[in-house]
Amino acid sequence: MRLHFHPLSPYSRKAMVAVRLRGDAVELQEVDPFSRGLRTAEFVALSPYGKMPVLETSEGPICESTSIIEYLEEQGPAVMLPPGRQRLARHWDRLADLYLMAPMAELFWRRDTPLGLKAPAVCRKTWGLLAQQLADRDFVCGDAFSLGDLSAAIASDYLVRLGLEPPAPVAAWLQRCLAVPAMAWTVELAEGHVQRFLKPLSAEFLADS
Ligand SMILES: N[C@@H](CCC(=O)N[C@@H](CS)C(=O)NCC(=O)O)C(=O)O
Repeated sequence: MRLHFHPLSPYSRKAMVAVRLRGDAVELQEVDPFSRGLRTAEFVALSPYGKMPVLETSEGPICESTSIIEYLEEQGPAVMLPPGRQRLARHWDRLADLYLMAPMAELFWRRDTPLGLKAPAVCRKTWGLLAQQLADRDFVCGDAFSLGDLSAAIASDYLVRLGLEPPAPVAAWLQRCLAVPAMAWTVELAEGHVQRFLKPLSAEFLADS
């Protein structure tokens, strides 16, 4: 199997963390989104919307970060979807993709749009729900890192670097997530690109949002 990814891409990081945690035999193929690497005929044949990540498998290419993880989990073992907690893990993956990752991307690349202006409030609401979820546990699904934490942790890592301040339980959970070796690995791989592209939000922007 071959995973097409870029280290800065948060959705790529979801797939990379899962691959590393699961120990799958997957070759990593870096794509260069800044020189039209996502627009080549070869790439679009794998990923019809021209987005990463995409996983090449013996059954054909699979796009969408969560679908990639679900495909790998189907092959076993269950690592990212803890038995008995699959619905909860998927629910938090969806919430985080919609209400942390998407607004984070808006803040990262286009902050002065109507969606960007609303993004901090959306993220704070999701962090509030996450703080409640974490009231009696270390991770979203219990005492181990899972798909339920993955998207939220990657988005929160970027949001904190952009200048948003999570509630204390979320800040403590984020440190636990970042200490998971597979997460720490992707933070390290992303670092040079983060330094180059991430522009912290101004105090004025944060105060108004
Ligand atoms: N829902 C998709 C989102 C994938 C996505 O938006 N990837 C971004 C990078 S993080 C991308 O490839 N953007 C390039 C583009 O939209 O042109 C997933 O979960 O994989």
